[in-house]
Amino acid sequence: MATLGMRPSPGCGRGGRQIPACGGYRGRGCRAKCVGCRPRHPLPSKAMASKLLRAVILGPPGSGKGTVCQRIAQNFGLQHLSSGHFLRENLKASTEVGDTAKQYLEKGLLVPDHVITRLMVSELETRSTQHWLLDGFPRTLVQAEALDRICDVDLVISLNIPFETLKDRLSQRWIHPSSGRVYNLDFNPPQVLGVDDITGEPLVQQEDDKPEAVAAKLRRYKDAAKPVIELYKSRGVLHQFSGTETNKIWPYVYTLFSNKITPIQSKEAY
Ligand code: G5P
Ligand code: MG
Repeated sequence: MATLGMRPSPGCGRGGRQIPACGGYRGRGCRAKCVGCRPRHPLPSKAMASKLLRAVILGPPGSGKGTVCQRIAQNFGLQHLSSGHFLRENLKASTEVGDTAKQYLEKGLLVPDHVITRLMVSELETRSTQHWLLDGFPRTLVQAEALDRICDVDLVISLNIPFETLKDRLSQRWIHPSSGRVYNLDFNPPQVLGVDDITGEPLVQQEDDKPEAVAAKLRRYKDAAKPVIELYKSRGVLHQFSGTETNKIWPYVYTLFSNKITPIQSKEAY
């Protein structure tokens, strides 16, 4: 089906799949570069356009991306897709991606663009019919451009949190490794110290929450994120939130999403 020697985009899913990673029902349809989508997915009707939401959350390490995403997922039924979580799963399973990523994760460095992009595109491909919310991807302009080739992003949230707040938070963070559930000993402690509320399994502190790794991550975030923020600002989809407390930011995020997608429960919850 590809024309002019071009191939369908990797996230398109036209190679035997019914629907591309962008859902095939996006407001502006699939990107023009995705030749695989064009014949089967012409511009959608307005009703269909509202079907699948593609959202991104940006913010430095510890800014509360994971916490906010958990709440959005719970309230709106979006799939929460965390790049850090996928990387750690690959690390644990000793996949090729995991082995490549290991040295970067341990040092708080960004994993190379081609590695993370391939991983995320393949994860998005398996969720082509669901609303999703990306946490931690894209983190560089190259990654944002790769995402752009798959779909149009409808909504981007950027969290601006002061540096000292971030350092304090991360040193208190505990994770349930298999689900990615996040706790904080001050803010949202587990019911039993060191134990996941849902499964009863032990919680761990991540290697990259150690102070040296945190400082390095914060420096690198700023440099890499600037052009990504500019890109989404120029598209008119960026919403920035500043503050030191997730609970104060959350009602605004909730309202923003309510304007785009119907909540799955009648009352706001977290
Ligand atoms: P991750 O896993 O994406 P980071 O470094 O971007 O990691 P992180 O650390 O997961 O981000 P977060 O998700 O923004 O932070 O924040 P969080 O976990 O929700 O909250 C932090 C802590 O604060 C928690 O304990 C939470 O309970 C608490 N908290 C939240 N709100 C409040 C509040 O109001 N008050 C208080 N007191 N506490 C609060 O990426 C990991 C690594 O993977 C690689 C990189 O190496 C990265 O370092 N990677 C990529 N590399 C290249 N490109 C990409 N796209 C990559 N994605 C990941
Ligand atoms: Mg996170």
